[in-house]
Amino acid sequence: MKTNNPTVLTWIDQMVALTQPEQVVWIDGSEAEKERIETEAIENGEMIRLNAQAWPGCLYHRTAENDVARVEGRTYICSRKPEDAGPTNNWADPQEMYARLTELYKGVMQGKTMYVIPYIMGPAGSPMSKVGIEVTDSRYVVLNMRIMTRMGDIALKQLGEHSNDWVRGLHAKAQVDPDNRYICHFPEDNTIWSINSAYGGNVLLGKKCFALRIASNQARREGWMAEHMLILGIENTASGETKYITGAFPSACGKTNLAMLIPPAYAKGYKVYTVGDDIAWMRPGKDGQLWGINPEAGFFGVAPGTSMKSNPNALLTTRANTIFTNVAVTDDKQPWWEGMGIAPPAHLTDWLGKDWTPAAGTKAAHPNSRFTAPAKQCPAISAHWEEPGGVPISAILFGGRRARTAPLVYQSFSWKHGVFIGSAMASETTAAAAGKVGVVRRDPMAMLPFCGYNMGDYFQHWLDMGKKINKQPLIFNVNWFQTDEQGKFLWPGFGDNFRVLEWIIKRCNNEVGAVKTAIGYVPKAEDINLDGLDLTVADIRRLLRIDKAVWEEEIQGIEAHFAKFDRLPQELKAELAALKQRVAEN
Ligand code: GTP
Ligand code: SPV
Ligand code: MN
Repeated sequence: MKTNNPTVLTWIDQMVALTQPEQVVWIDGSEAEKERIETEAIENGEMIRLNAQAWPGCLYHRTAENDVARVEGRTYICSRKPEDAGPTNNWADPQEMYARLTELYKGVMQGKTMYVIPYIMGPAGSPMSKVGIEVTDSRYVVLNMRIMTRMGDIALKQLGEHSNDWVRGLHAKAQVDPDNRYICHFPEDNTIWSINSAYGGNVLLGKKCFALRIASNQARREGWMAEHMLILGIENTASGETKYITGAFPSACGKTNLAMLIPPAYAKGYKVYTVGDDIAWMRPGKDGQLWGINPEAGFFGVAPGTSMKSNPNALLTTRANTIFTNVAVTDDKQPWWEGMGIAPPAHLTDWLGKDWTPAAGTKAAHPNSRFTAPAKQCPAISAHWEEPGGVPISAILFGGRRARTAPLVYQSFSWKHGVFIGSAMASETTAAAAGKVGVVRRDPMAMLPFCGYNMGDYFQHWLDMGKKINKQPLIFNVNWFQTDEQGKFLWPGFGDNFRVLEWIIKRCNNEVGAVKTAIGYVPKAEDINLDGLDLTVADIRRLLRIDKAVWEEEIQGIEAHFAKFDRLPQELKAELAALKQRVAEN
């Protein structure tokens, strides 16, 4: 099916004139088309078919060595006014950026095929969903978008013959030249131009580019929220009630793992269901609650560390119809990565395509190697994950990697205080973005790389949204990553994080008390269930400890962070002052 929508046809004509492909292929989303494109990608060496017995329908791809993560330094918000991009984004003038990139895109698809991918972010037919169209020269992108979105004819049908409400995405892998790599967003035109990369977050334009950077602009204008959040449901099987929780943790800080966790043995009366693992679109419902959908249809998850012990649901999701990127491959064509729970084989082909043995002393899989897997294959997928109106949210978690400072969990005093906690969030950097790993940086609401407008305005939007929601979700901060002097994790994490979720659910139900501290409400150590765990109440006390000197230092860090914003809401300044006072008095 091709569309007659004139806004689409005009734009495609322009993109064809600019990039001059040899042919244009409209993606319909069919099974036959998938097989054809897979075969072509395998024939030209772009993809490798994995062991069909053990990993049916799975494919493998290696990116260029210089193209393994998001590139925040080359990611731009091109609003007309620089102050609308704000102090945390790279800004470029839209006219200048269009002109510069036009030179790079001219004739870039000569001799190649342009694929036109219509796609929906969100369930088909949902009033919360939005349509995008991505044109690309990459079969890898087509095959990934097929998993990550609802794409093809279904999207053209949803868009209709007249609507101009869709996001334009132009991607060219081009020469994968890092010096001419650009990931540019034009929020005033609902347009994304990406060139010289073939890595996930830079090129699957429905994901971070649309569903967060462009959508955060739309959300602000239209009164909803586009967030870097997982969504999970916890069912109390005795009462039959399910509570939904979202969590914003920075890249590679545990969203996928939390979204799919399996509760420890003691918690027989609970079941955890996955709604989404990376992005949430949320809006206030008529009933006064906040309702959220997962706009994606698949998981683009971190492979290293994923094992039958840490996250069986993720591993089981990837056993078929999955694309693996930059992991290692065994001699019988099975994917392998560090922390998979399988001893390193005597020989592997590593993510660079080189021979690898355990003596190599290098990682066989890239630390940011990923799987792209259909969400519907997840054993824990929620029966409500495609509910057009979403699921009602009872609690919001913020969190990150903090070796010290942040206790295992604490609850904000109010929505406003919760927004402050999110705005001051910090985490140690990971391999998900190019740059140094392990450096503490402020990453408000885990949106530092993804907020498509002035972050001061974004904080204000959060405060305003609180006023539009009658039944505000409770806001918590969690930290699974405290370490001892030897750098060993103090908390077991993964499935055992349920022990903290249980306390959070009980807080939502008014079933458990808490200790009021300078930074928020903290559990009584004995209220965290330790059944089956090798930890004592004293260990929990240590994990919940709030150290005055450390928090005085933290406040200085927050002050320096806030000083960067010229549009910082007064309410957040007041929250910081109040925190300072409470810590001083403690
Ligand atoms: P993005 O897809 O980049 O947004 O990441 P994410 O937030 O979904 O992170 P993910 O769940 O994929 O986890 C990233 C890494 O953190 C993996 O190597 C996990 O094994 C590890 N991890 C996740 N949860 C925990 C935890 O509770 N404790 C510890 N120690 N590590 C964890
Ligand atoms: C992240 O980096 O937060 C991811 C992977 O989820 S990417 O799609 O590359 O952004
Ligand atoms: Mn992410």
